[in-house]
Order: sequence, then C-alpha cells, then structure tokens
Amino acid sequence: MRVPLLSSMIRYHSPHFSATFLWAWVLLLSHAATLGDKVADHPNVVIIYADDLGYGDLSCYGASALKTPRIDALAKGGLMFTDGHAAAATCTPSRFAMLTGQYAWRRQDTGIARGDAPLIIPPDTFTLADLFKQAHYTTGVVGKWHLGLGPAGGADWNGVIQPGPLELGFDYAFLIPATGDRVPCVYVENHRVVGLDPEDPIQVSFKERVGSEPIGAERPDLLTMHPSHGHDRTIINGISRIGYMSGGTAARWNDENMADDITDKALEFIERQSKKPFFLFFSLHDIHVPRVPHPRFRGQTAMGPRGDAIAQTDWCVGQIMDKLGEKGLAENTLVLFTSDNGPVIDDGYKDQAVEQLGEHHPSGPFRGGKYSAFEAGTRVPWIMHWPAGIAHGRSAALVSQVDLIASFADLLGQRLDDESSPDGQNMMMALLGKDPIGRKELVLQARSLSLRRGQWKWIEPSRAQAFNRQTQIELGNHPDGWLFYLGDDLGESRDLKEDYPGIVTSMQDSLDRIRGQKRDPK
Ligand code: NG6
Ligand code: CA
Repeated sequence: MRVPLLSSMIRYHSPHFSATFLWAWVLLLSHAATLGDKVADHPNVVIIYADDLGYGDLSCYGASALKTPRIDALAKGGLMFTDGHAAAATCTPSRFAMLTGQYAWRRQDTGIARGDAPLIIPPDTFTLADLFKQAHYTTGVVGKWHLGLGPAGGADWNGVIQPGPLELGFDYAFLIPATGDRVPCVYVENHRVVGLDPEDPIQVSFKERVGSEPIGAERPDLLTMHPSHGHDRTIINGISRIGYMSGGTAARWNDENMADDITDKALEFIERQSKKPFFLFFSLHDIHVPRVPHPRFRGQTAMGPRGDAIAQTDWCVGQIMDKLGEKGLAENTLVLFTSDNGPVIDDGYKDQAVEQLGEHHPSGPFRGGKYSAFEAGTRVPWIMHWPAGIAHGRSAALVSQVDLIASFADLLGQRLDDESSPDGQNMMMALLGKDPIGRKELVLQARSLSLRRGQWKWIEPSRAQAFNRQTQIELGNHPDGWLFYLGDDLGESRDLKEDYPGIVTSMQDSLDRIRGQKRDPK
C-alpha cells in the first residue's frame, strides 16, 4: 500500500535519529507542511495536452520565428520544466502511460491505435480520472482520445459506444475518437456520435473499402490538401484520411472548426462546475496532421499551417485561462500544459511545413523528433501553473507523465493500492518546484527503450530502422545502442559507449530489471 508522503517520511526517518537525519527530516517536514496546506485547497486541475508539439515550438522555450504569448504567460507565472517527458515518442502509448501510470511497453496493442481499435485500457484499470473521482472531483475529457473505443471487435458507431472514458472514471467526454487523419471523422459525446442521422449509418474499416465514397489515391483532383505519404483513403472535407468511412455525413466534423468546437466544450465543462473541484483533460488536436487551423489564424506566422496551428494552440490556452479568470478560479486551478510526443514536420500531408520552416527548430536543442529514441522524441514543453501553490521559475528536474497518478495522489492525500499506477513514482515535490532532481531513473519509449539516469542516457541496442525517409527523422535505433551524457551534450552528438562500458552494463542491467518487474523501485 502506498502511503501519503508525510506519513512515509515519519515511518522511514524516525528510527534513525542522527543530527543529519534530524535536519533532513525537519526540512522535509516543512515541505510536507506546505504540501499539506495545499491538500486542503484541492485545486481544480486542467491538463492541456498538445499533440506533436515540440520542445522548441514555443517562444517561452526559445522559438523566435513565432510568438505564443498566452503560453508564455503561463510559463512566466508558473514553473517551466526543461527536462519534462511524455512517456513515449508517439501518442497512444504516451496517453496510455499518463492515464494508467503504467509503461505502455509492458502491454500488447498499445502502439498507435487504429481509428476502429477497441478501448485499449481495460475498464477495471485505476486511471488518473479514477484518482480524481476518489478525491470527489468532477472529471471530464475533451478532445483527442486515441486510446480506442468499444469492446473487442470495435465500437458500434451507430449505437451506444462503450466502454470508453465514461467507464474509466470520466464523468463527461467529448471526443475526437482517434486522430484528425483517421476515420471516423465525427465527434463522440459521452456514449454517442454527435449529430448522427440514423438514416445514414456510419461504417468504418481499416481493412477493406466500405461504401462508395471516393478515396484520395484515385481522386487526387478532389483534394484540397494532398498526402505526402499514406493518408490516401476516404476523402472527407477535401482531405484524404487513413482508413475507410461511409455514412454519417451530417455528423462529420469541419476541420477548420475543430479547435473552436473542442474549446467550446472545454469552456462549457468549466462553466458547469461550481461547488466541487474539477479535473479536465483538455486534449488538443493541434498541431497534429492534417493541420487545418481556422482561417482567422491563417498567416499569423510565416510558417504556414504548422505555425498557424501553434498560434491556434496558444489561443486555446488563452480561452481556458480567460474562463478560469472570469469564474474567479485562476488562483486555485493547477494548469499543466504539455505535449504527447515530440515534433514532426512532414507527417503525411503536403502542407508547406517543410518548405516554410525557415530557421525554426521544433526540436529545440535536441536530436530526433516524434517516433525517435533521441531526446526530442519525448522531451516536451511542460509548464505547471498554480498561483496558489507553485512559485514561478524554472526547474531542471527529470519528470515524466507516467508519474501523474502517483504524484496527484500525494497532492490530494489519496492512497493507492499495489495494483494502481504500477510504474508511477510520487514526483509531487519536483512538480511543485521543491525537489530539483525528480526521477533518479526513467524509462522512455520509442521503437527502442532508453534509460535516463541523471544526465546519462542509454538507448538500448535495436536493429530497427535508423532513419525514416518519409518524416526525415533520425529514429535513434542502433544495433549496439548509444550512450550519451546530456550534461554537456544535449544534442546527443558524442556516443560514449566505448569510453564507459561499465556505465553501459549498469544501465542495461537497470533497464532489464525494470523490464522484468512489475513495479519500479520506489
Ligand atoms: C502514423 C501516421 C501519422 C500519424 C501517426 C500517429 C502514416 C503514414 N503516418 O502512422 O500521420 O497519424 O501515425 O500520430 O499513416 S500520433 O501522434 O497520434 O501518434
Ligand atoms: Ca501525438
């Protein structure tokens, strides 16, 4: 049984009463007391989860080719992390790990989910939403889901769509079921497709063609945005997607309005809350492909749709902050802004992202990008903003989204049993800016697994492809592995495995041990 921080410290430290221990104990106790005050406050919690947004994509993280004033304001008034990580370099495993506290690589079928995948989190799993429910919060998820819906065999798009987030602890859900580039291109609110005409039922397939609608591969003349790789099946709103869909015509989303649609739902959710604290997982679609920001953002940057989608992301954040301000909730709402994986420039559509990139560096100082075991795959923007509970500043602590359940459990004074959040560690002190170190060891997932230990990083050997020509991303796979010391080599340019074979052995041993066990060492 995991116990709240304060009691665990007393239990652990009281038998050893040396002066050093006493001092450490007093210090920690004062931290715990501060934390204790905040527990009483039970802040509202909003996670704003951008999609494919890179470490270098925001002006507060050093981008100079565009401006993100509302996110910069969050960073200025909050705590900006420089070593914050998504659990994986793609969306589905990152979301799985964040919502369950379990590394996705421990389980089958947690790779990038198809649009018709069944729910990949078993409904009896203890989730981040369950944690907030247990603490008497109202919980909601709005936006991109991409964790599958429905039973084995897939969802009934024309009927009651379950299990889904409502069976995982969320009180309310308004979803983009998978991604913007995958069918079905309809929203799901709670258990049903929004605006579905029963006379025009939806059919979805990722294997064979359904219905008679044109596909991108055959009718490029109908396209307003052309694929660069993949994405050449059913055409919806002039954009060909991954997978086949027919029917549901009246229910189909309008890509230009997507950010407005989901932001409206997030604002309505906040508006509905009054007495109880709430937890909102606001999962943006931007800046994933297809990048179709609303026309009012067109030309806001010189980078075309990818840059304009970042401007749109900034607007979404501003809307949430304005609403919290309007409701008098800004002070005691903890807003975590982060991303599900690193950046990609060409992810399958000819949207000028490559041509108009200019001097902008979506990966910041890091190597690789989305899909990559190099740092940019998982190192993402991470800002914690909570005026009542977190002092503003910067933190270089190593933190991961896999730890959110264990960390929020501490903040909310909730107990977790052994089955819950099996890979999560309580990092609340780091998240509050009171521990500058964070994780001692952390596993990161791309095609190869990596282990971080302090500033050392070991990417284990893998024969998988080293470079993806379509996305032009270095994937970080190497048959002999890579060892880097990020302390003076953020860009992972000097492989040290020949120089430090002892560190290689020791880090591979740790990785094997973690892989072989159910729990991380606490
Ligand atoms: C890839 C898609 C890519 C994107 C990704 C998922 C192709 C060629 N590429 O398979 O466009 O959709 O899956 O992105 O189909 S994620 O951020 O949701 O993980
Ligand atoms: Ca993503």
